[in-house]
Amino acid sequence: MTQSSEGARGSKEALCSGLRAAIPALRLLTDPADLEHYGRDWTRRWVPAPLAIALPASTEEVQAIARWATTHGIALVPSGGRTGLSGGAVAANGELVVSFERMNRVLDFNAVDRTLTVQPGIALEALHKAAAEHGLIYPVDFAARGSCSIGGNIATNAGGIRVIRYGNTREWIAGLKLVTANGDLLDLNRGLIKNSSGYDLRQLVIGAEGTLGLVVEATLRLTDPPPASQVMLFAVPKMAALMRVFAACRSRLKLSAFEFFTDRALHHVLAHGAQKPFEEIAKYYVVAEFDAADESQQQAALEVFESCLNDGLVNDGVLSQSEAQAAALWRLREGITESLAAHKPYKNDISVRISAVPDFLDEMSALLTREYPHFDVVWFGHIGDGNLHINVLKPADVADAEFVAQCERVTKLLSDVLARHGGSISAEHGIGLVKKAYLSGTRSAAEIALMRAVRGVFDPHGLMNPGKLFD
Ligand code: 2HG
Ligand code: ZN
Repeated sequence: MTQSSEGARGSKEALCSGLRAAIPALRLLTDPADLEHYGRDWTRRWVPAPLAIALPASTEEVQAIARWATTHGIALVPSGGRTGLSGGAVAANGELVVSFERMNRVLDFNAVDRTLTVQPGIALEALHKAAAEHGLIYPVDFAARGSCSIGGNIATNAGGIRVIRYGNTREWIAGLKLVTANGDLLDLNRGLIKNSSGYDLRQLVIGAEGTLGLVVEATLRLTDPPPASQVMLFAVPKMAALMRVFAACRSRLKLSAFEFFTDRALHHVLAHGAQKPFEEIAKYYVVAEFDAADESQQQAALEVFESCLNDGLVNDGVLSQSEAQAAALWRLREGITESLAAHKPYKNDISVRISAVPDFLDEMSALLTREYPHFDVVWFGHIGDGNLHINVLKPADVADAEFVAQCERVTKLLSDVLARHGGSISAEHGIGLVKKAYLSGTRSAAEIALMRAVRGVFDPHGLMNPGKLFD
């Protein structure tokens, strides 16, 4: 061991014992296996190297951590389920990870306000169950529901599969409690429906990726469960038909989801154990979920299918007849991310306005075909919201760094195309570490300067998830 690494270890140990002395009840992990586990998210691109992992059990402990961090100039990385795909929860530079794993309780249900107040570490699925116990729903939903936490959902303004009906996370947050870098506790919006009293700091915090402070409590709006639904899968022969199928569905059905994926996505999800939906393989597939409480709505769905068939927009289709069949159809879409994980995918998560999707798709597909002639490129996503996911799979014989460099070059070109179509380089996964180089394609220089200034006001010493979103 060199003298300098001994010195670094010594100072790490001194810092940790200082933290233990400052907050004696705080649970602190320093084992190498824990540092690795808590120091990364699903991106797997950075080598985790946090100082330690703090697992506070109360708001007071979080405030004490923030005060200690400010006194000692130690950066903090908030950590939930670490299912993020943009490196927002990565700790690779000696930061103190603040894991909300122990702050995962439901604190209150208010039947009159129809709100649930929770701690940030609660998993999305646990939240769904808690709402269901009161006959209500929290409608934001997506495949990582079992592992992701509401704190992470708030940090990225998570979207998911039902945005088309319910909107993103920010629509459902009635109030937030935030611990700032200096340890203050802010009670933002207090669950109010109407509050015309100046800047809405709650909304500023949603989507801020942990750069403005640590969310320690959230009050969530709940709503009535939707009527019974059915799921339809269509095989779509050409890209130009996708948005026409969407228009046909939207004109007759009450959609709660409209998702798509390509033949390449189907290939991987089938290889991962899903059931083949049709004999013939099509180029594109659409999964539509719609209200089907009575026969007239089911009849409308069949009529949509028939008219799309007659117009050559679809060449096959299946309508779920049971919950199990609906789940099997959903699995074809929701199982994609997991089925690709072993191929170390490079991910884009982009959006344009719905009206811009057809023209954007033409330009994007020409770009990807030209720039990735030898890579397996898998598209899928929430096309009914204008949000596409592109996963480029790493060939086994290409080195990690070389692969990422190639994908980054193409992402720059993609970001230029997005800028021309008025789109965003991140629809719902956040900027994190992965996309900060492309932020200027989505936000103007004046906007970024304002964001930088806002961040400086909340966090003058640059200790709140530094390096994420922008430097
Ligand atoms: C989804 O829509 C998630 O399934 C993950 O946002 C997307 O893996 C991805 O690129
Ligand atoms: Zn998504």
